Amino acid sequence: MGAPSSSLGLRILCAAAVFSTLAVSVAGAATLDTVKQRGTLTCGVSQGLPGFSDRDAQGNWSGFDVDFCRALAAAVFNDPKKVTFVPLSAVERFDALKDGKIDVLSRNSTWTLDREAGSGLLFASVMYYDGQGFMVARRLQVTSALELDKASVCVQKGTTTALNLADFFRANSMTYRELAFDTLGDAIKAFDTAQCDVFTSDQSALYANRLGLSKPESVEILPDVISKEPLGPVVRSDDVAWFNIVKWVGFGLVDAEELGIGASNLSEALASTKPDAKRFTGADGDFGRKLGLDNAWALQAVKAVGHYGEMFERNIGSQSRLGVPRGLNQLWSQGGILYAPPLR
Ligand SMILES: N[C@@H](CCC(=O)N[C@@H](CS)C(=O)NCC(=O)O)C(=O)O
Repeated sequence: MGAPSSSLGLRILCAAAVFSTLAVSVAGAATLDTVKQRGTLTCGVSQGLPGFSDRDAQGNWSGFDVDFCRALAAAVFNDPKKVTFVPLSAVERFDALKDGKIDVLSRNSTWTLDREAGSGLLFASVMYYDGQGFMVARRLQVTSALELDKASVCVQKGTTTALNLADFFRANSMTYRELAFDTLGDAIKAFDTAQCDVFTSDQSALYANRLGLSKPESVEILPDVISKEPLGPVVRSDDVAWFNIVKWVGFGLVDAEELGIGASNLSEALASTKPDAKRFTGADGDFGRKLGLDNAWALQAVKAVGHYGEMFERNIGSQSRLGVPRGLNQLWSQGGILYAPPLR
């Protein structure tokens, strides 16, 4: 009795598996095909955050989040210029993705359960490990966030920042007066004109925003980090093939750094006989095709923006005005927590 019913069960399971594979590949074709037909990737970025996504007077975008989209466009088209950037506020970003206005969201967005479960969205990877901090006017003579009782705090709406702020003050039996703004520009202006004592955001954004203040030397970034803010690109959850492409472009940039393959030594990588370099360049294996891309997809991405470390240093690290240390965002083999699965 047991055997026939379990083999029937197996057959039903197999049928379900075949069906779900079909469903995935049909849905999975959609975003990549749409992007290819359109001839440009539509990428949601922030409205202006130096180091992450910033637009100059000529309308040229630059930054870490911007470069991620260029790497993705390079992996798809072998042309990093085939991106249309869509600036989005914190409040509107996830709806823009759900509504199909963008193909991917690359906008310092923190991966949380609430933003994924039941939301129709998926975070593809972590591209930057951040944490929330505080920037305070020096006139307050404060050296720790625990001395901020009764402070007035400027914050941007629609962020994890506002939620962590409430948690932190409640957990430490302190009170505060919140001034919440729709746009970063308004929040920073309020802080700069002393309408609030404190500005709070992801630490990376504190470094970025300090640059734009009228008197950057009159403020201090406190050492306290009150939350985990793993930031990464987001896609719709109904397209596993596209999710994999976005995820592996992120992993590919990290793997490239680990393999020592950067923008300046691509020809060496192409000439290399090392197995992992050959897989990376597409000389060996069929990894790109499995993603629906050219086998040289990873090389194309690195050619466009460099490997992870180059992208980091140029936009937010030592070669940038922000000067943010690599910290947690160093490779796992160098004391950080960046660890990408192997490209094989
Ligand atoms: N990582 C947090 C905060 C992200 C966020 O939007 N931060 C603001 C404050 S610095 C920002 O980047 N604003 C830029 C903009 O609105 O263009 C989140 O995902 O909620």
